[in-house]
Amino acid sequence: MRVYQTNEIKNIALVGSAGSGKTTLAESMLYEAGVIKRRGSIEAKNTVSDYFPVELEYGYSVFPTVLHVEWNNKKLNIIDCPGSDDFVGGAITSLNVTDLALVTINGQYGPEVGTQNIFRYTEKLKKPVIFLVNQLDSEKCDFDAIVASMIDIYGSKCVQIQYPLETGPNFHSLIDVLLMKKYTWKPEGGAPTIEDIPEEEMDKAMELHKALVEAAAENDESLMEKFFESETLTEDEMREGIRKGLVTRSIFPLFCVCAGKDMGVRRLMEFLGNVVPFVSEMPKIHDTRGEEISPDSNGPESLYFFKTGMEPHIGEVSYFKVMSGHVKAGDDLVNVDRGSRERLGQLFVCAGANRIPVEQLNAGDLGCTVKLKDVKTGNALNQKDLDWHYDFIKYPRSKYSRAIRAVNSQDTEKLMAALLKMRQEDPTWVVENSKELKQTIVHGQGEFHLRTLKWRLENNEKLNVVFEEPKIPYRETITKKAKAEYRHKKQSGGAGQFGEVHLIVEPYAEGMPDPTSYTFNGQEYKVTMKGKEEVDLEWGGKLVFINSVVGGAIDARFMPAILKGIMDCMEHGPLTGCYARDVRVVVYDGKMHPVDSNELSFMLAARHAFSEAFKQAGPKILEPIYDLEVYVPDDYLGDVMSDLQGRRALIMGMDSEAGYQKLQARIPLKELSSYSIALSSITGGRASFTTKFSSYELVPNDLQQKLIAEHEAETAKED
Ligand SMILES: Nc1nc2c(ncn2[C@@H]2O[C@H](COP(=O)(O)OP(=O)(O)O)[C@@H](O)[C@H]2O)c(=O)[nH]1
Ligand SMILES: [Mg+2]
Repeated sequence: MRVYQTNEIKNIALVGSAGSGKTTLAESMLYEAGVIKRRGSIEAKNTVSDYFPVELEYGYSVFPTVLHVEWNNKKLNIIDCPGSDDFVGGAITSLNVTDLALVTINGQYGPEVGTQNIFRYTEKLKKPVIFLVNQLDSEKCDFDAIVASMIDIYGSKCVQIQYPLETGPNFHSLIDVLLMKKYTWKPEGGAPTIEDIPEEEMDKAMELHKALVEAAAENDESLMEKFFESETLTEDEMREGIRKGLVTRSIFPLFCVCAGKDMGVRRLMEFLGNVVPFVSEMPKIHDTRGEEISPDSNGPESLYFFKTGMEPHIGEVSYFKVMSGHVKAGDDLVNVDRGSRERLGQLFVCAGANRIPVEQLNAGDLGCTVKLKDVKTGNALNQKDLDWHYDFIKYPRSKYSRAIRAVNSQDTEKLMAALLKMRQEDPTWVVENSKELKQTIVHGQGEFHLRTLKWRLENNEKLNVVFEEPKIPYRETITKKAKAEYRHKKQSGGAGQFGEVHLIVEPYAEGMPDPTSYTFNGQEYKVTMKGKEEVDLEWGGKLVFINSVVGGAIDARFMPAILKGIMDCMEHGPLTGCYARDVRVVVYDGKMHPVDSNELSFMLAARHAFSEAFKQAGPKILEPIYDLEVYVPDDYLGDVMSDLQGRRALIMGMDSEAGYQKLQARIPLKELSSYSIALSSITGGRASFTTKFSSYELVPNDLQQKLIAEHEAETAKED
């Protein structure tokens, strides 16, 4: 395998909505470059890129797959990314280590919610974008409508390089307005016949050509001058202009292919080879301290690991990008994120499941290795004494959660170890052992994401697991003030126990003034602020504790014990046993015994008094409410809205974006739990959503009664 120099390497991410044809395109690219002799297909389960058993079983990409081809003496590293929102983590990682996003668009649908989701990431990461309309041979393809909506969404930056002469099953030729040629394919695709543009297409082709020349010229002053003088540019000048426009994201060229029939792929690769910026032409990346890292193969050696995982038939494989320097087998490096040392074994370049040994990889290149001791996704391996860290990958919040349990309880430990390992492969997993809910909860990106987790646990780890509905972290609080007192007294042989506490509770709200007096049954209770403690509760909300005991009724030294007794109750609310929050308590009186009073007595007295007062203070159950944003194609808006109304959601607003609607709502967590599945089934997987915790709100009365009854039934069972 040849060793490529930094200025011969281009890194390209294949991204776009699920089903738009990325994996099929990758297959055609490998075929065109001579890496494979036959093109596989999704249907025949024999593509290079989808090679994990779980991908073959479900028929969609789950992991990003690293491939490479040589084209005109250059090396194109291609990462075929999963398209589904559920596996967006892999796409984000890949965008971070590549210099161009090739965004595929399904010719049947045009730009989809998934297209725009991934486009937003390219925007955040400032990556150049080329759009590629695929499936031009599909009956449903309306190319003019696709171009119109692309321009509607992405503006005049989206510049056509090609257009098809006909779409649908007869698709077999394109007009290319950069080269001003007509490309025609035989039914088996592959090498095109290249001819002059026919007379009847000349006007349209010329108009698009001019628009392209102008767009290319805009990115360079000398090109602009030349353009004003002669109204045209040479091919090389256009390429130069487009390359500059790509880097600054002022041009998004639009290409056409039919990946399934291998039409247009060779021309696309030519463009990628000639025009896409090299690693060395891209803006520099920075380490965590903001230091610029140059992709210099003579610089210090530093590798960034963007993907690690167990692979079929081989075990753990670790994929990296050479951020700086060059790497050889046998190099001794330090894992700066984990502090461990590693000696690199054999190095490979990647072609899906196949690995080809290579002697050396230079800055900018992508490769993989096996048998590292302790390297996880996101880690960096550096030469000794170099402390460059990278944390440029920001993953989205999780939006689908399930409680997970080993069917056989003896497997619990093994399950936890397996979950930890999976999280280290895919950082979009969050595994939470909830003490409060007494459940292990996995938070992921969607139902598919969790389904593949289960598949892998069952098939790779031989672990039988079940998913269950996660319990909801309800809270309790009070809605009015109340007063109670309790005397704890015990006389048993030797030393006795004595403590008496009188207290008032009331709902607490952030920013309310300190109390001065309370009135119960016409009697006034003046507050003397002797001490105040604001406890920020671990589970959210506050407890404010005021000592207003005068005349030495209770020694100040017993106050911590009283607070502890109250906190015990806050941890197990009297209605359903869940955490309580937002309560102010004023201890205003009590009694001591000169000999028998101790901390335990006051703690118990406070616990009883507080619990009693809480029950009289209009206790209520609160539930977590989330802000929800749904991106939904126009045609499904009505169905999505009515489904949301059935989920007790409050629609807060709606924005019309090109081709889809952005709905904002507030929704109880309980109703959100199955939302990923529901939305996907309503819209055929063409919508997406994000969520964020907002606040705790009172549950409706009927739900409160139901929760209390459930809790009572459960405690009766335990007793
Ligand atoms: N008609 C047609 N179907 C295609 C084309 N490219 C891909 N497909 C089909 O579209 C489906 C999704 O393709 P796939 O490559 O898995 O898409 P990905 O999710 O973007 O990787 C598969 O059934 C492919 O066979 C094409 O150019 N024309
Ligand atoms: Mg795919």
